[in-house]
Amino acid sequence: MATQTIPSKPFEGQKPGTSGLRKKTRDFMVPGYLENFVQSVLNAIDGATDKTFVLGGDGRYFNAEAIQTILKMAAANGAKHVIVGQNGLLSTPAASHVIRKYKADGGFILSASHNPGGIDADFGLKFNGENGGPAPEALTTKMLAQSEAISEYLISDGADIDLSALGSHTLDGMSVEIIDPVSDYAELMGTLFDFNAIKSLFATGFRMRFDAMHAVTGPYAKSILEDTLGAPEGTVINGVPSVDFGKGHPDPNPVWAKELMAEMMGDNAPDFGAASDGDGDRNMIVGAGLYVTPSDSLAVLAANAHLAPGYKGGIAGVARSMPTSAASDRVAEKLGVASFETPTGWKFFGNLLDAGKVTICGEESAGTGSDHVREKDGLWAVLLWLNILAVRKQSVGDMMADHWQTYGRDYYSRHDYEALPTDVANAVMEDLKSDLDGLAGRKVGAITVSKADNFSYDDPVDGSTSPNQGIRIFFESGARAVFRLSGTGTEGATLRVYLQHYVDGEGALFEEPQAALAPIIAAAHQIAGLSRLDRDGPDVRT
Ligand code: VG1
Ligand code: CO
Repeated sequence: MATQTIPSKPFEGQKPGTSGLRKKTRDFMVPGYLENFVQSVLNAIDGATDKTFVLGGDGRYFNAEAIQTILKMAAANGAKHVIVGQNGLLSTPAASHVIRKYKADGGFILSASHNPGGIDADFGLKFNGENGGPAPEALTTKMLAQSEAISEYLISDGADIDLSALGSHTLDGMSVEIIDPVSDYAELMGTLFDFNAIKSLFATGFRMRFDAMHAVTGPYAKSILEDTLGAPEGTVINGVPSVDFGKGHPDPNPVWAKELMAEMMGDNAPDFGAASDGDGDRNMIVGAGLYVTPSDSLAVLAANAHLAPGYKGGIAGVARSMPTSAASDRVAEKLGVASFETPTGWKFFGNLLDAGKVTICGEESAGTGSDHVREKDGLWAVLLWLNILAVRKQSVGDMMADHWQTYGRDYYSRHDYEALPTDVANAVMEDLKSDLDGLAGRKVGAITVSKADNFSYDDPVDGSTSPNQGIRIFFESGARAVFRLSGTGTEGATLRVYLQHYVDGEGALFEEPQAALAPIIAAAHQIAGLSRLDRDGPDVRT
C-alpha cells in the first residue's frame, strides 16, 4: 500500500454555496472532481496530518463510493483516524454531534439535503469544523481558492473498507472506526427530553405520523419514536433510506410531502405529523388539519422550550435567518432575551451558538436547532414538539391558537420559482437593486413601501461582514417581501420570494395564509416585475 500523487487541473465552479458544494451527481463522478474538492478542503484546513475526521452521508447514489475515495485521501494525507457511520450513513445533525462528542478535527458530510438523489440528480459534500458546524465563509473562501490553484491530489491505493462491518479497520496506517449511526444521537436526545412524558403521551393513544421520505432519518426515527418511546409500528413511514429517495424530492414541505399532508388534512387525521429531509436536518410540523409554518414552529419552540429538561433553565437568545418571519423576535422580546437576524444558511449561527449568545436558531426553510449540536436538527425539533405537547396536553391547533392570541400572527409563505434561466433571475435581482433608493414611499395597489434595502450582516462575534444577502421590502402595514436567489440549486437559478404580514392578537388570526397575503403577493410581483418569468405561478408554496 502506498500513497499516490495524482496530477490534476482545476475544475471550474467548486465554490461552496449556502451549504457545501452541490452539483449534479454526474459532475461529481467525473474522475478527479470529488478528489480535487476533498484535497482543496484538506489544503484549506492546513492539511490532515494526525487529524481525526468524521465521515458519513445521507445515503444517496454515489454516497458509498465517495466515502471510499475520501477515506483513501484522508489516509494519504496523513490523517490519524476516521469515524464512519455504518453503511456510510450519518444524518447531518448526528455527524455534528459525533464530531463534538469524539473531539474530532472536523467532518465530511455527503449530502445534497433536500435535492433529489440518483445518477441524474444531485450530490453534495460539505466540511464541518471541530465545533461540529458548517465551515464559515472565511474557510469556504479558502477552499475555493485552493480548488482554483490545485495541481495534484494524494490518494492511497489501499483496499476498500467494508462499510457494513462495525468496529476497527486499518487503511494504509490510518485507523477507521465504523460506528452505529444512531446510538450516540439517540443517547443525546434522551438527555434533552423527558422520554417518560412522551412515552405516556403515546400510551394514551396519541397518534403520530413521521414521514422519513425514504431518506436518512428513517433508522433514527424508528429507533427513537417506535422502539424507545413506544409509538406504534407504522408511525414512521417511508423509513428505509434508498439511494434515490423513492424517486421523490426529500424536501419536507406541503408540496413534496404529499402523502403526509393528505393524511393530516383528511378525515380521522393523526394528532401530529412531521417529516424530515434527505440528510435529516429539516423538519415539517403538521397538526390535524393544520400546517405549521416553520417560522411559527421556531417561535413556539422558543416560547415553550423550558418545558423540556434540556432547556429548563430558559434560553439565552433566539436567532433566525433574515427571510424567516419575525414571530420568534416577538417571543424573544417577551422572554427578555436577545434575538438575532442572520443571512440564510446554518453557517451563520455557529458563532452565536459558540459564544453562548443564543440557544435556539431557525430558518423559514424548515430548519430548527439548538446549541446541542451545530446544525439544524429535524428529529430534535419533532421531539421538542412532542415533549411540549406531552406537558401542555393540548392539540397542535389549540397550541397555535393560544400562541397567536398571545403574540399575534405573522402570516407567512415562501414562493419558489425553480430552474429559471440564470439571466432572467439575475435581471430580477439587478433591477430590484438599482430601484432600491426609489422604492420608499411608492404606492403599489393599496399598500405603500416604507423602506427597502439589500441585507448585509455584521457578525457580532468575529466582526466579519456578509453583504448582499437578499432584498428586503418593508410596507407601511408592517408587511415585508424578501427576494433572493437560492445557493443550493444545481440547475439554472431558483428565485425565492418570501412574504410576511403581521396581525395582532385581536385581529383576524385564522385566515388562509395565501388569502391573507394576497395584497403583499400582488405588490411583490409588481415591484419585481415577475410577469417576465413567464410562469403560471410558483413551483413551491410553503
Ligand atoms: C436553502 C434554504 C436555507 C438552508 C439551505 C440548506 O438555501 O433556503 O434556509 O439553510 O437550503 O438547507 P438556499 O440558498 O437554496 O435558499 V439543507 O437542509 O439543503 O442543508
Ligand atoms: Co438538509
